[in-house]
Amino acid sequence: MEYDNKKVPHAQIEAKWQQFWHDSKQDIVDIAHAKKPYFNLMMFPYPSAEGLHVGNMYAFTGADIFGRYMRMQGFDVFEPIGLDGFGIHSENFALKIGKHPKDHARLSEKNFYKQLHTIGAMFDWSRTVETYNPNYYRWTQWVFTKMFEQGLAYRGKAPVTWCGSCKTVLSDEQVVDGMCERCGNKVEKKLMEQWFFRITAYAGKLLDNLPKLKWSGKVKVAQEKWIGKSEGMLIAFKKYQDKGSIKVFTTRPDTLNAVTFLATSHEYDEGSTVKKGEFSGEYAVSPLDGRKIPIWKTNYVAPGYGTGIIMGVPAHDERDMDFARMYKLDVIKKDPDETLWKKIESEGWGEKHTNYHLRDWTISRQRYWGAPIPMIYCETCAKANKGGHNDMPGWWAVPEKDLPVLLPDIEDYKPRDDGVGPLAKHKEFYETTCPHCGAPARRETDVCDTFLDSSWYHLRYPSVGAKTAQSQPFDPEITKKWLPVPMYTGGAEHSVLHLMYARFVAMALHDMGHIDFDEPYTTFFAHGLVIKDGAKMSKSKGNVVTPDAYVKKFGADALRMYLMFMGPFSEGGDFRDTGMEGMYRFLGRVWRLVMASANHGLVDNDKEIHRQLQRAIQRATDDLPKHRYNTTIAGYMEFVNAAIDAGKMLGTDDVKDFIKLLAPFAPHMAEEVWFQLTVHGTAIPTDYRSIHTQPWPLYDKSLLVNSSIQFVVQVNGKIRETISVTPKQAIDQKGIEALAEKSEKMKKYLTTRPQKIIFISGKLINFVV
Ligand code: ANZ
Ligand code: ZN
Repeated sequence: MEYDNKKVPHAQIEAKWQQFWHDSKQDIVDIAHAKKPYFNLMMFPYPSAEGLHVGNMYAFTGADIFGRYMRMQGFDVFEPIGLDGFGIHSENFALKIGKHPKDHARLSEKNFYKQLHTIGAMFDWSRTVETYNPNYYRWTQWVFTKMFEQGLAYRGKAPVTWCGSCKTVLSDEQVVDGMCERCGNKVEKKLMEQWFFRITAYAGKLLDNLPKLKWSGKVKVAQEKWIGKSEGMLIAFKKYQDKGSIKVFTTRPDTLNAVTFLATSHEYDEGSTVKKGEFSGEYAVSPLDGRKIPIWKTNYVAPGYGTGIIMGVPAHDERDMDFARMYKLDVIKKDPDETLWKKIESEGWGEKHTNYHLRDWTISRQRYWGAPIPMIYCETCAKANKGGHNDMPGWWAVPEKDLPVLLPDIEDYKPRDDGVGPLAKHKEFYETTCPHCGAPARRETDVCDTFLDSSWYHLRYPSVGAKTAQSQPFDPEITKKWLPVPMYTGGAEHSVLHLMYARFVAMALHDMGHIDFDEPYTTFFAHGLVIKDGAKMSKSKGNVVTPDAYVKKFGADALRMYLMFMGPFSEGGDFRDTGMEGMYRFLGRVWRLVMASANHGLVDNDKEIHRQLQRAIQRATDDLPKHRYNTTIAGYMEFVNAAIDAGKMLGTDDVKDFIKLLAPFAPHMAEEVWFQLTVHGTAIPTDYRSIHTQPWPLYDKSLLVNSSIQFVVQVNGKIRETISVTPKQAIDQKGIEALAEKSEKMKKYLTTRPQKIIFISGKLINFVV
């Protein structure tokens, strides 16, 4: 290929190298034999119909740079990709455009993968995972059955959150400020029978493990808040009229002396600002002083929290005060008494108790596009009080040999208003026989929440394609070798959704003995958001920029670099066309600089440029692994500008090192330059060693210690001299003044005492005379 050396021939080199990487299986890691396995995972994307926007590319690029860097550090990096295409999000879109979700999925998968190819990430395309693939959801269903066997999946009637627009229940985590996370509709409460996962059984562990995780701080804080540990006491109040007692949960046992009523939960209304209630006709007795205490029914006590009954202390609790005022209940003004904690315990009135605000995970969806819940209900067994779990007569998990329960191909897949899913209209689906007694039985017709699909996918990835993949969800040997995930990159918006569920599922599988770790992601790095015109880039804001046109016009490398240069990767940045053009021009300069050397034959390193390069290497080696990509790139820019200003050709060895620094960011261009430097001729030899498998360059420390700064000396704002100083000297004003005064050139300017001296530390001194 002959290139125009003035401009980066990005379209040509992208096509050429993507093809080569694919053909040479460069990014396919040897899962079984890898010596230094490193699982570089980025959050499972759910493709929106419009395909990827620049915000999605941002996340993938940042994660890919890290993966490429680790590979150059000698790791066998596994960087998988796939898609989470089941679920309400995908289904809603299919409904909107009037397509069958299955057909829509097929199409969007194709587009999505095509788009993903353009950014030149080192994805292992031989091991993709799609959640709607029966080979995958078979094992999602397996996870469900395991949960059931352990008593961690149960059916229960509970007030659940219902989205009238999506026509399904949602989990607490999927409700944001009272709105459905998926469609933005206002949600309502309904009392319904649903499947739940007992995530609350792990509330303590989910909290206690947090300190040992290397996760972005804000995500840990969000999880901690969501779990909501609350330490208090359970206190028993004897009933006044009859035997028995009533237990309340309180965080303020020290206010027991000021209790004036008990309140039970009645027509609980989370959003209501008006407290309502009625007297139950019953009384309890205060264990402390034998006072008679009325029991009220109120709408402000949550049925699912604590014991669902509270002790009302108007003097110290605003909510209770509101209620007491409204119904003219007594108020006792007594100071809290800290010793009561001890007294309650020693007198046997109550005991210490810890509560969590975390609720169980509502897992069933009354929708079509998901993995059918693999459960069967048998009336005959129910009557005989038999079932797969003691607490649930009649219910059996589908045996492993019968998985997957295939999602049938139906035409009436639209969600219904009557609280049951579309599958409930299909006899041929739900009619089955009991796996236990063989009697006619009925399949569950709800499907799994899509967050179940993404709660364990990291376990599947390395095992895809293994001999055991047909018979096991994940290969035990492979899993031992590759997991837990040492680096996970994704959005902080999933702090209490996906990240919490994935942790819970790992804990449960660990306790069942399926895996030997209980945290799936050792490190989690939360990236920032791409802002466009002042708002987060998203479809709903209508400010989406698709990457395709930018890739075409400026090249994938320029887009990758620009995205990473917009701001710290942890913070995100403002996407601007002018910035994009600037990066394009920068890469053009780099191209001309390095190609000049590449085309020249062997060139010796220039001493000063070589020294500057050591600084750039040092900076990149410090900053890149910390995801500080913007400062890494800034270091490259300084180096390139210095080299161009010096007007010299880069030495051949320096070009090689610099190109290695650039490789994770601009993989195509770096590969082409490397090729030009290391290969004679235009054909890629069979034994070609890609730049992406070269070791990351080391820097020469000795050259950094002695590094000098060209300190500018001005007189009345005009440069009259530059003096070479050490970094330490450069920040010392008195020392610089002395050096400047000693300079031969400066003598004629400093004949009189300067009126003023302006000193810019590390850079410049200006004598005003
Ligand atoms: C007496 C009291 C006095 C309380 C006082 C608070 C302040 P957290 O931190 O959220 O756990 N409570 C208990 N169960 C409740 C329920 N199901 N619905 C609504 N409120 C409930 O708060 C626990 C406190 O919230 C408990 O302590 C109880 O009121 C109330 F000066 O008991 B407290
Ligand atoms: Zn049966």
